[in-house]
Amino acid sequence: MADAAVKEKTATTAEAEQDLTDGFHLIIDALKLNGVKTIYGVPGIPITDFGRMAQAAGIRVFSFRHEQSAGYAASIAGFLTKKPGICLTVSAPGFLNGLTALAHATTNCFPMILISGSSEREIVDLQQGDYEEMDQLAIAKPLCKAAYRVLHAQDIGIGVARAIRAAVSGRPGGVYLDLPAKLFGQVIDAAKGEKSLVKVIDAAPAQIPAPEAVKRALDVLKSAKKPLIILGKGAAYAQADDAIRSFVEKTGIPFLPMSMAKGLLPDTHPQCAGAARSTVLKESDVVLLIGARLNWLLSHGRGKAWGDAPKKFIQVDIEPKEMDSNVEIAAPVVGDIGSCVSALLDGLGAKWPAPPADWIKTVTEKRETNVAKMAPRLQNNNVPMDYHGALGVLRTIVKERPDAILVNEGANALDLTRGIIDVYQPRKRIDVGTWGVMGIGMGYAIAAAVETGKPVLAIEGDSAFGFSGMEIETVCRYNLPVCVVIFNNDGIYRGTDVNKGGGSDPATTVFVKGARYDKMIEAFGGVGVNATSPDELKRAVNAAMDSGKPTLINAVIDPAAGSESGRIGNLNPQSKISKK
Ligand SMILES: Cc1ncc(C[n+]2csc(CCOP(=O)(O)OP(=O)(O)O)c2C)c(N)n1
Ligand SMILES: [Mg+2]
Repeated sequence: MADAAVKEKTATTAEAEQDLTDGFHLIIDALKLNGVKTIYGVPGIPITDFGRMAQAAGIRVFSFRHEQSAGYAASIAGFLTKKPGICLTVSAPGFLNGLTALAHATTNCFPMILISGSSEREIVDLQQGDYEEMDQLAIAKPLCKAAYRVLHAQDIGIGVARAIRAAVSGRPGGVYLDLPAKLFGQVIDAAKGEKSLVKVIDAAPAQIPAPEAVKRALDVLKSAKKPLIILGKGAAYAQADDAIRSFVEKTGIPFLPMSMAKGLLPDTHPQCAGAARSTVLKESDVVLLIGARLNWLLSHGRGKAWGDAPKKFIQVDIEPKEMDSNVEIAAPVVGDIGSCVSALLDGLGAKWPAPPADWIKTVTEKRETNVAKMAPRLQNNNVPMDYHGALGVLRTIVKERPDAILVNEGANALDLTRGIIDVYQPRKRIDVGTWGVMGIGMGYAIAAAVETGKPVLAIEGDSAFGFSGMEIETVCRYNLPVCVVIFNNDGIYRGTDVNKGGGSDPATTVFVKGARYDKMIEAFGGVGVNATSPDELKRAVNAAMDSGKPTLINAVIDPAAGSESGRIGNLNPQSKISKK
């Protein structure tokens, strides 16, 4: 071919290409149009190039070592930002690995979208044995709020928009978006493609509570002799921090924060009843729940923990079905937390009566007694460390660095940290959530560092850490300011259990004695420290928080220090026969 002809042909091809777009680019454009800045995932067929292109287009794409951690990262990104966190997985096994996190997001009411590549529909539906064959849409459906599949490039805009709106509107949750391999390469006219994109306007519309509902709630609250406010993680999610604080302070009512609502008002606030939990649950007569559900974490609102005295519940929640789920709700207030609390605040007026003084006195005295009882235990310098000695120093570090995000999982390592470490700012404590699930640790730590730019302190049981431990390579690779403290007590709950069958197998709950988790991070260029005393622990954590370098501290805890299942040993079924 003559030179000119070659040139002309190249020009025509380039021109034609300029006028075309494809599935890859439309998905990226749709996500960017809707403000998506981060994706958490694991590459592979059919989404490897998609990840590369998204990165090239300016989205931060975090590659994990396992999809479950990427999914947990996306779920907590949703909680922290009120925008859906995005997890990206390959077909069948990658999808299934991500699915636990999607279900977790739904259970915890975190907005998240699991985007998964999938294999060829024609082959999957005829069950002809495609590469990574699975009917992913059908499997995802019961575990999430909504599930969609996009088959045509021109529908990508609508598909992404629906996924976003479903994830964040009403009660937030997990959404599945199925993108078959063929879709990525589908080519359409660029102008048509651009027109097909949808920017989601007002993705989570305010849901204003009915004025009668607000009045009813305030009437019930006013009638209380022993009122209590319980703040749940829904209240933390709402980012209505000022309104919630004003409401609590204007009413003067003692408040009890659920685990991830700690810090909405500081745990050291004079109205905080965290250290008098059992007293306020038993003795209160009117309980106002704000973004907290009466599930197992609150003993379903009945039984021994709640005492015999009659109680009235007021519940603020965006989901009408939540009302009366466990006990009668005397005053349901349905709407988004921000709108509901603002309406309640307006309704208080100028002359809201303070709660009866004897109730405040009861709560304050109980709280002070419990805090005083705990204080000396937190100052012990025992070697090997117990949980209290180790947590005593970590508690001070968190007090000095209130903007750091605390990630926490384990059994004793969870329950004792929750009880001992005060939190001072909203959304600074993220943990195992509604399921009490192990494995959120490194995914949460990574997303918390990425989404907030703040330093992260992860306090992990040695078992809990193991579920996502390989992600410390991810922490090092992205050079994130994450300090992981492993409470290493040689096992699950305790490292002292013995195999009752004899023989050489270890007991089911114990791990390698004296394991050195700190060595793991050194393999990836991070800082590893073995800390055997509270002083060493304090020095190592402070150095990590000052430097911002990825750090893993193996905190050696007395293997006999913990108790079975931490604070929830009562949930274990008992055999009447084997106990002789
Ligand atoms: C996904 C999942 N698997 C298993 C469990 C059961 N479980 C509850 S706590 C726990 C580990 C507790 O040990 P560790 O993290 O070392 O904390 P410790 O009590 O020893 O401080 C396990 C395995 C769970 N909650 N979630
Ligand atoms: Mg342990």
